[in-house]
Amino acid sequence: VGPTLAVVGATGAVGTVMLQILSHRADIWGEIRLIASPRSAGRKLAVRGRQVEVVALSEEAFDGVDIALFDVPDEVAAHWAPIAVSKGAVVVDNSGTFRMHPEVPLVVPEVNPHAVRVRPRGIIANPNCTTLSMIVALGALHAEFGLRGLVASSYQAVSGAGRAGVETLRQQIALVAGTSLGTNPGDVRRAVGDNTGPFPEPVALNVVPWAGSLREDGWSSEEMKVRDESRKILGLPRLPVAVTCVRVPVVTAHSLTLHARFESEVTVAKAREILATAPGVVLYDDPGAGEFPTPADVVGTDPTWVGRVRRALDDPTALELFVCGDNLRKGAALNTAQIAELVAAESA
Ligand code: 2RA
Repeated sequence: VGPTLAVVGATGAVGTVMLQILSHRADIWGEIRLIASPRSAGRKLAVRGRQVEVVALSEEAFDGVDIALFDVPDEVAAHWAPIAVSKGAVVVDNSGTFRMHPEVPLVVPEVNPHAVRVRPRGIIANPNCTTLSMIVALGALHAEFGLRGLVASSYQAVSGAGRAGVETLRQQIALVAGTSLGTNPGDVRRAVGDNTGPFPEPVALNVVPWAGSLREDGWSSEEMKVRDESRKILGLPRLPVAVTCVRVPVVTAHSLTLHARFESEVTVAKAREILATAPGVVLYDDPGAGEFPTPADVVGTDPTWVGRVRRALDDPTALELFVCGDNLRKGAALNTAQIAELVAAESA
C-alpha cells in the first residue's frame, strides 16, 4: 500500500485541478483524503474514478497522513501546516506563507529537485503560479548559459485569483458582449459598475497593470514574489530582477515576456536546442507559420510553452522570449503533485 496523501483545500480552483491531476498521473498513493473547510464537508468529489467524501479540516483529519498538499489562504496554511507536521505529515504548501522562509525549501522538480530533501520544518513550499509559469524554461537556459539578469512582464489569467476571478470575468463579459463598449473613456467601467471582484479595475475589454497588494515604493506583492522566488529557486540571491505584473482577460494560463541576460554571448540556435530538449518545456516557435504559444491553446496542458525566441538587438548576451503555462496545472497543482512524488520516492 502506498503512502496516504491528503489534499487540503480540495474544493478550491487549484484543488479541483489537483484531483484531475492525481487521477491521471501514476497512482502511487494508498488513501487519498480530501480535506476542506467545514462548510464543504460531506461533499463527494471524484478522484481516481471513485467518489471520495470531503472531511472537515481538523487535527484528526491528519491522522495517518504521510504527505499533505495544502492549497488554502496564507493564514490557514500558517495555522494548519505546522499542525499537520506535528501529526507526522510532510507538508507541500502552495500558499505564500513559507516560500521565503530560510528553513523551507522552494522546489521546482525540473530545476532544483535536490532542495526537497533539506526540510527541517517538515514543510516544502510550492512557488507562486507566475514564477512557475516561466521558471522551468528559464532554469534550463540558466543551467547552460548562467543567468545574470531578468526583466519580465506578466500577462496573468483571472483564475490566478481563484474562482472569484473567473466568475468576475464571466459576469463582466456578459455585461459588455454585443455592445460597442470600449470606444469611449470609462464606458466599460460604467457598464461593469462596482462588479470588479478581486481586481481593482474592469478586466473585460481591458488589461490591468496590477496583481497582489501594495508593497514598498509602488511594487506589488506579486512582482516581489516573482523576484524573490526566482532568486531562491535558481540559487542566485543577488540576481537583478525587474517584474511588472499585468492581469488580462484570459480565464487560465499565465504568459510572460522575458528579457534574460546571461554571462556571455548567446545564440538563438543554442537556446532553441536547450529549450527543445528541456524536460517540461515545449518550444513552439515559428512566427512565419503563425506558430507561437497562446493561452487559448496552452490551457489544460502541463508543459511550459516557449516561443518568440530572439537575441536582444542591443545585447548579444541577452534573449527575448515569450513563455506561457497553465497557472492551475504546472503553476500550482502539478508542481505540488510532482514535489509530493519526490517525497514519496524517498521511502519507496
Ligand atoms: C495570481 N499569482 O495570478 C497569483 C495567484 N497565486 O493572482
